[in-house]
Amino acid sequence: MRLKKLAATLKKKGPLPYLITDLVNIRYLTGFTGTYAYLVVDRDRSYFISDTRYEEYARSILPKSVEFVLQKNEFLESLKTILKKAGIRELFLEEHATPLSVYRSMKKGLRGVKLSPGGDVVNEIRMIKHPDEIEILRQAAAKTDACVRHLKGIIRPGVSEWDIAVEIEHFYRKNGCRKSSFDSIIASGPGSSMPHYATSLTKKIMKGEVILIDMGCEYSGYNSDLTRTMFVHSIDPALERIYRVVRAAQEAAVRAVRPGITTGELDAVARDSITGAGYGDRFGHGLGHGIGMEVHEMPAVKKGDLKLMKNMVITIEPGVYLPGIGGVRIEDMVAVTAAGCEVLTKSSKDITVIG
Ligand SMILES: [Mn+2]
Repeated sequence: MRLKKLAATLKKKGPLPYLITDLVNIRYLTGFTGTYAYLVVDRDRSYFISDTRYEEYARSILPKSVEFVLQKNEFLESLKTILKKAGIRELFLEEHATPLSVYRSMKKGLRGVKLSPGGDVVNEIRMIKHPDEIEILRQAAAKTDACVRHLKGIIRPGVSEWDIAVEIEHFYRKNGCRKSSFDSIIASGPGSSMPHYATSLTKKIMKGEVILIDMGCEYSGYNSDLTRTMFVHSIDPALERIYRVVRAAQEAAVRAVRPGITTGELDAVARDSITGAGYGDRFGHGLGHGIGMEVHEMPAVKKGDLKLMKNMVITIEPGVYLPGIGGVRIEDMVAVTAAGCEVLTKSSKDITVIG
């Protein structure tokens, strides 16, 4: 059980008692999928605070070592009761997930309790996936590959970007996913030069345009993320050139993934390849990111010293963007293995002309 493992890990070195405020981390530790909860993790006993909306459900899933504390009024009152009962004089806080408002009210209301920064320990633990988690991510990636195949039969001149976004949402939900991981990016023509383009409700796809699709699903609590760039009817030579550049850089980075390489070294593999082709200033964003219970989680795959480890799952997504003309990005999800990586997304990266 993850909560026990966390407490055991923290017992040796780390912030205990630890107030977990990040709902994703609470889900990771307890399985709770509701929208309101706090968790105080302590050495031998933990405390789970929520309100009547989730009482029956939470009680049904929490292990014996976790006490359910019903919040009747203010969160602070429930927290006070716990701290008093457990004799807690110092409480560690999750640094990325403690709102200033919560911190201030604790500071004011919890006299005699020291509030200390507790880092982001659970997020760090979450970087290394259990084989069961990798299996779910593999399935989430497969759902997205199936969606890409489905879309190839739908994309044609005259179809709007929005039609495609709706089709993706429909496909995912029909195929056992709770929803899309994020608003799908469907960028056709010049819009594709903006890495985080907002899909248009009205823009229709036209002959000769490039179409960049960035999408993912939430399946069984885990996310997929994939980008493919395709061509409609015919190919602009400038875009065909950058497609080859991006593909070569993306594949070189995928080949370089292995335990021990730093995120900065991996980022440089793709960046140097793109720079060598003359487009270095047109690749502005980082190479990728960790993915799991959140679409974007640790580690950030960009300039930095963090070493990749076996069972991390990351995206590799270089892009080249030419303002006014269009852009190309290719993104896969990969799981770091003992010797290299397993590419979880399997959609073809060959130049694809449709419609
Ligand atoms: Mn991504």
